[in-house]
Amino acid sequence: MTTIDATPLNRATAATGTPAPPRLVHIGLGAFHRAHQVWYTRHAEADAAAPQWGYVSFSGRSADLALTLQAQDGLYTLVERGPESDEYEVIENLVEARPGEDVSRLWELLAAPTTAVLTITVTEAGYDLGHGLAFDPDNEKVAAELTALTDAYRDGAFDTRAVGVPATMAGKVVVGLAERRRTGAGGMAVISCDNLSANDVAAHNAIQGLAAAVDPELGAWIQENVSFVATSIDRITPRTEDTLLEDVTRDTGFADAAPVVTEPFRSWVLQGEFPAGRPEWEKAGAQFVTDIEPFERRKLWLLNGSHSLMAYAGQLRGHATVAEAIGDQTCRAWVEEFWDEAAHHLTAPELDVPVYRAALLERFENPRIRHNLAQIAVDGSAKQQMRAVPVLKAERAAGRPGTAAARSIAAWIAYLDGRTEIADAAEQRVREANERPGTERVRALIAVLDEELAAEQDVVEQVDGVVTELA
Ligand code: CS2
Repeated sequence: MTTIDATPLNRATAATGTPAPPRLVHIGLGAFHRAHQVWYTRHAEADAAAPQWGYVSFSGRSADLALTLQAQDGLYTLVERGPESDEYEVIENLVEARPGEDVSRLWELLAAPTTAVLTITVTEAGYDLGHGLAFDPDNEKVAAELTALTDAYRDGAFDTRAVGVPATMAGKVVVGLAERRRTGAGGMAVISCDNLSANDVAAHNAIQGLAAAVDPELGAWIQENVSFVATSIDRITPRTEDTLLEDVTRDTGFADAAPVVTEPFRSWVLQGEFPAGRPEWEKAGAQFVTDIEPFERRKLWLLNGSHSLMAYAGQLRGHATVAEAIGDQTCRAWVEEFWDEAAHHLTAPELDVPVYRAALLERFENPRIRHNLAQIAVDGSAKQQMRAVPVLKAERAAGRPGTAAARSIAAWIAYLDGRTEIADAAEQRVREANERPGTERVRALIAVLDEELAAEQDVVEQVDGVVTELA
């Protein structure tokens, strides 16, 4: 609850300077975006009093957060929650918060030569891709989008009024990029900030693939002019709980209706081109590298991989948060064992895996970050494909059984057992597999993650055995 004399938060009350010009666009306005990309942009400004890089960010399904932030002129308090204390900062580089349906503003911005970068956080499932991250015209959503877009495409351009609001992220971006081509605004960069391996390929295939299916010339223009940047992004940002609003009001005097709590740690590694320029994110600690793959794997396998393991095994053992799970000696041993297996394949010296692991333990142990395992457990089918599966496959290729990676897959399967509510973007597939009896259920669920593994009888037996132990 807000105290009566708290000051509303906006650009007048917080006495911020002139808002930065809008040059960055984001799809997927949420807590992580505000704790990560907007934070980096804020801290990259050479002159804090005259910021140059404003973000216009569009929400996903719900418009609520955008409307709340609009009332605050885009301002929000970022609470950096360390193991002992909090640090507060009002972030001012979000200059417009927009509901996702406001596609006319999105398209206007993507068509503007001043817009240099589009960042995206729509979750692993938001790219609607097929196996191997391929553009999948047979996917129902993609097929419907393709028909809708093709119907509204005439003489090399979209009739934007006829398009309506595209149902997919890729659909929205394709129309915007077609507008950019039409206005001659030149190239720009697109950065997927989702936890996918090869997220540049994912964004490229979803967006360029759809554009080329509408019109090969539009596809060719995107290929030539739009760069897809690969990134590894990291900052643990749990969902905002109501008590945070009270903390912020008490400690800052501002009634902020949309604060964000995050850990002090952050990391951003990027690889790619920026044809229309970019903020100097390196000033805020971002690393620009020429080969991102090792960094991407280190983060996905060690951090996200152990997160998913704890999400399922930890909840089965009665825990609700990451800090609780890592404090349980059994879970911790499983995490360490999973890290040992992953580490066999993370050998580049610059990765410094022992230091990274030690830091991860400290981050997970932070008792003041309430990171719910139930939140991490969502969308397990897409997540485990990129977390436990590659480690298991790499271990098997090296002639080892991959016991800990198989345990993580088994934990997901044991967690799903008997569940009627399945929080997964591939809900139907998971449900169908989950309704099979006995070992067939195990095999079918492994097949949702990876057909090749499901065809290996020893893997099915190995996982099945652990499912029984965990249940
Ligand atoms: C988590 C991530 O929910 C999840 O799947 O593993 O959101 C994780 O907290 C972030 O990637 C940390 O950077």
